[in-house]
Amino acid sequence: NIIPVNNSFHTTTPRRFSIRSNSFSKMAAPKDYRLLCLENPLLDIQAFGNQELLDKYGLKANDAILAEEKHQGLFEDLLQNYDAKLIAGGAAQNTARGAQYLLPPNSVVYLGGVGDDKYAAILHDAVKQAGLRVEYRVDPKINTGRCGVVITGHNRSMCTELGAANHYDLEHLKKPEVWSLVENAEVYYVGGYHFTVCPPAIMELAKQAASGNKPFILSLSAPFICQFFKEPLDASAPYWDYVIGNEGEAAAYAESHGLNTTDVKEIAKALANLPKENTQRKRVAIITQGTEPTIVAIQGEDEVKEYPVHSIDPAKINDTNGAGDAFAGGFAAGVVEGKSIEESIHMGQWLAKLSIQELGPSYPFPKQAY
Ligand code: 26A
Repeated sequence: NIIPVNNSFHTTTPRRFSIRSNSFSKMAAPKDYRLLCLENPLLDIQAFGNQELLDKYGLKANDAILAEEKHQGLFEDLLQNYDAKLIAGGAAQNTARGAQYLLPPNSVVYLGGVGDDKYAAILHDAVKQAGLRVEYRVDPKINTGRCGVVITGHNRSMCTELGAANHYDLEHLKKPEVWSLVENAEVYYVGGYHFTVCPPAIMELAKQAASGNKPFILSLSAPFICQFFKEPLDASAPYWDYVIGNEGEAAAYAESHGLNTTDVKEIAKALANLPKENTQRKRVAIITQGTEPTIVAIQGEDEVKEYPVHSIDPAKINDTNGAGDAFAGGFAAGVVEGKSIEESIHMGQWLAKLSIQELGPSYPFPKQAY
């Protein structure tokens, strides 16, 4: 197990020391790996670009897509001509690193598929620094997935070649050493991008959550998931205890599901009130909107709440790649710790603010205390 070097509250508090009783408690220590995350580990090849580069590859300024034939040259182009940086990415892996940033050591484990190459080594370094445990399915014959990220202003265009991430499978999830982590976990977080890879693995986690009355958090991840992976997305919907998206994903969901509204609050309400498997928990739908307030709808409740984001001097923003993942990480950490929705949103916004000041989907080290 990896112990991250930092000065945060959690790591300076001995694990079995109870603050309330001011003594060593006889109660069991908090369990390890309470949060389990699943998705696609990727290496981000990120550069500051321009309209000409976007046009060359037919990319929109703010988008996330799967690479096609015409995008093949993008990665080399970014590296050769745009001084691209290699940064650990993969949306839910960013979220998992983020949640671990806020939680006590050994709180988060992440599953996904990688190759056995220099890119996987960079991912290993990043998760080690974050103190995140990973259980990768390693495919020695296939490259680790890559995501070309073109930053223009406050926009980011992402073009992903999934590589080994596309080969994650149920067999890996069901390996005894992995499945025991699944059973042990208390909260599950799945990045919706994984609907392009292994929906059966998502369903396994979803059912595991519902049967144990444990929270299952799903991120909508990108408009194209709502549009083109509607069937597996909808099959998982009854299991969502928390669904997180941004305004673009909300709009794509509404359009592809015939909701006949573009009002973000109405869309959040519709998401919150979809049929639900585990009726012991009310579903919560959370829609982020960049610098605009975060919207929260709760199943069965009329009022939709708004939470303003934490203000930041625009000069301090490095790039917004990974801001949404960081928000989800902070929020998930709040859910793990049993915090209120308001506090969990606050934790998400706090972490997003830290992340946008870093290059790519990263967090500052040494750690800042929440
Ligand atoms: C299947 N796709 C397209 C993807 C991704 C992805 N993560 C998983 N699957 N496309 C982009 N990303 C990641 O999103 C992060 C920013 O939110 C990028 O790797 C980037 O780190």
